[in-house]
Amino acid sequence: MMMKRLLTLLFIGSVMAFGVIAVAQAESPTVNQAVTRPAMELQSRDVRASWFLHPPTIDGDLSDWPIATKISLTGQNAAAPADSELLREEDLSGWLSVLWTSDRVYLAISVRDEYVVRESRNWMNDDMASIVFDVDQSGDYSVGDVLLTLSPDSLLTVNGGWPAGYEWASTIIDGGWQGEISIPRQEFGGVDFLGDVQVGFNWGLQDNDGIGVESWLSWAGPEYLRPTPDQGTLMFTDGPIRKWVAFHPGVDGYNGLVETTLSSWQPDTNYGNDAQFTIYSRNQFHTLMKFDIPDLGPDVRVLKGRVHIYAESRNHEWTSYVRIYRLLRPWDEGAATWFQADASTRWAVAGANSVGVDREGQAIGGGTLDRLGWFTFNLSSSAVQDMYANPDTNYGIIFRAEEGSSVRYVFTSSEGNGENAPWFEVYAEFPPNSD
Ligand SMILES: [Ca+2]
Ligand SMILES: [Ca+2]
Ligand SMILES: [Ca+2]
Ligand SMILES: [Ca+2]
Repeated sequence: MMMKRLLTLLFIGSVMAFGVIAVAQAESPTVNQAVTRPAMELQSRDVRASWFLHPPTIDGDLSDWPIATKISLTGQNAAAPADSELLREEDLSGWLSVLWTSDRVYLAISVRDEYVVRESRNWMNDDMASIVFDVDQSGDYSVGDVLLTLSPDSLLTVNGGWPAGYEWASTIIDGGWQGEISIPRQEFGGVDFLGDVQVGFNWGLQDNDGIGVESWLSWAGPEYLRPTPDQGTLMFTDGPIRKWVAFHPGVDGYNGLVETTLSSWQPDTNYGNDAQFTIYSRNQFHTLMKFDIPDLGPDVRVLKGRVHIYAESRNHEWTSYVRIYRLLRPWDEGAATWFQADASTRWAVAGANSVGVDREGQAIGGGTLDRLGWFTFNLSSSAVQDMYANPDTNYGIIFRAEEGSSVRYVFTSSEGNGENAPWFEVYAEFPPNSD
């Protein structure tokens, strides 16, 4: 056991990215030395972490934490070492809480320790908390597992190295120390947390009161710095609901989608009330479209969106390439033409073509027109999120066929056959129990 632990220390020391120098003669616990222990009392080592919309602030102050499950660790309930029940709670004990948001996992750690010591060149020799996520539940260390150590002086290590994308803070308090850590969700292998994902889990505490590491506690299993077959489990539960929400003109009272064609052939004609709209390549006809995204309720996040249009005819069986840009100024469906944005305002450049004034220069979507029927265009997530968050500056989009053969595609408009009218949908995240 001691050898294994030493090897773990050496392993972690050897992969340190930079900073602290690994010390080969890492001090081992002199008290509470792990020995073979008979079957321990059964306690629940299967814990849950709930999803929260509003995460705590990572500042080392735990008062902003919701009343979440505290996973307590004392000499009495520790899985190891064998004689840990001799430890007084004020000498070494603590609790840990876990919660998650859609982007990150959050940890709070509170430690009771009479003498907070953080003085060695190697943090491994001082007061420290460890958290072990056995992401693949192999019961052993694998690439992709997440082994954290947090020290009272706000030193965090991740798999023995420097953290990337983490936030963390520790503070020393009366009778001990505490800390908070925020972990990017990608650290958990990109798994989709929405499906009640479970990982292997353990945590531990280590105590130096001035003469080296003199005691430690492991919550589940014989070791606290790496996965073991005897570790516990942690399940991420109560996640949000994600679903597509569709908006069809004229359906369920939705009346927020308008479109019109800009024709360079008839630059003074408005087509806002036509039953069709046209995209004609080599920049001959463009289409403007605007869709209001209704408020989906409190605490709902829009993640992405897409628009669907139906091609009912074309003048050649040729291919056209469409790019979609955000518009930057208001326009009037009933008055907009190749020259005019509305009855009294001209485009800065005809065809709504002044980048930075009439439209953006960076496409937020696009695709190929090569047949008749339905086409779906995914729009950039950030653009859709911004349209939802700032409806006052959602001026809609322009479809431009800039290249390809000179071919005209004609689509059903919102004034045309309702079944084939353009529609859009957003993929949104709703808090649990909001259904
Ligand atoms: Ca805080
Ligand atoms: Ca593993
Ligand atoms: Ca201490
Ligand atoms: Ca129209």
